[in-house]
Order: sequence, then C-alpha cells, then structure tokens
Amino acid sequence: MSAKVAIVMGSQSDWDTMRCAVEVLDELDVPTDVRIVSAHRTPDRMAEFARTAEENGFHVIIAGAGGAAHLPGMIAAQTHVPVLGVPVKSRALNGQDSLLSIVQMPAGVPVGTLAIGEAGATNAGLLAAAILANGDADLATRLKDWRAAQTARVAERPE
Ligand code: RP5
Repeated sequence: MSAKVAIVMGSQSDWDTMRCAVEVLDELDVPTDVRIVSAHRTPDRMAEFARTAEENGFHVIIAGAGGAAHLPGMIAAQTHVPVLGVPVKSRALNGQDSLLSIVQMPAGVPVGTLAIGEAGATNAGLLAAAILANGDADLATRLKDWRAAQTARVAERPE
C-alpha cells in the first residue's frame, strides 16, 4: 500500500523528535513516507514536495521543524493537503520559537499545530491516523483499540 501520510522535517537533527510520529503510525499499521525537506536549505525540494503532494497520494502531511520553523507553513502555502505542524524543541529557546513560528499562520492558510517536541510528534501521528480513519473502518478499529490499550496501562495507584 502506498503511503498516505508524509512525514517531513527540516533537518536530520529533527529526527529524534519526528520518529515518534513514525512509531505511533507503525503501531497502527499506517505506512509513512519520511523525508528531510528544509524550507531554508532545500527550498526547491520543499516546493517540489508540496506541489506534488496531492498527485503523490498523500492525504496528510506532518511537518516538523525547529527555530525559525517555516517548513509547515510554506508547505501549507503550496498544497491543500492538510498539514500538521510539529514544533521541534530548539537548542536556544526550547522550542518556543518553533511553536510561535508554526502556530501564527495568517487566516486562509491553515496549519494544525501540535505541542512542542515528542508529545507533539506522537499526537500528530495519532491525528493523521484519525483523519484517515474517517474513510477506513479497519483503521478506525485499530485506533480505538490503541486508545483502549493506553487506558488499560494506567494504574489506579502509583507504585
Ligand atoms: C530547522 O533548523 C530544522 O528544522 C532544525 O530544527 C533547526 C536546526 O537545524 P540543524 O542546524 O540542526 O540542521 O531548519
């Protein structure tokens, strides 16, 4: 099955964060296509990726970047495939710069912005799965099972 979820990141250094999105989608048996695409260092690659996203069969794009995190917004500017933005924790400002760069999109060009760091990447994966599950009953069942298993792991009392 070809991947309907693209996961892109601005740098190799984002991978430790963005792998959380891949891992949760692996658990849900959702294939992903993972790439490094930088708004600043590889702008032509970014534009090509964004402009061909729909014809390449992607239904959701997860884009993670840190610092001056323009990647999710610049991809969203060039495609109507939904973009989920993950602010990667930056060395200088702990990801607050990434968060504000991604979240403050002008009206008309949406990016669904998640939390800073690994929680954001995991939730971007879960949200991508939930979007796909609207048209995929088997995936909806797997997602419900995943959530039920998460609930079952929570102890009543601390050990
Ligand atoms: C951004 O700059 C990347 O998304 C990364 O989070 C940040 C730092 O990149 P490196 O200098 O570590 O490659 O474009």
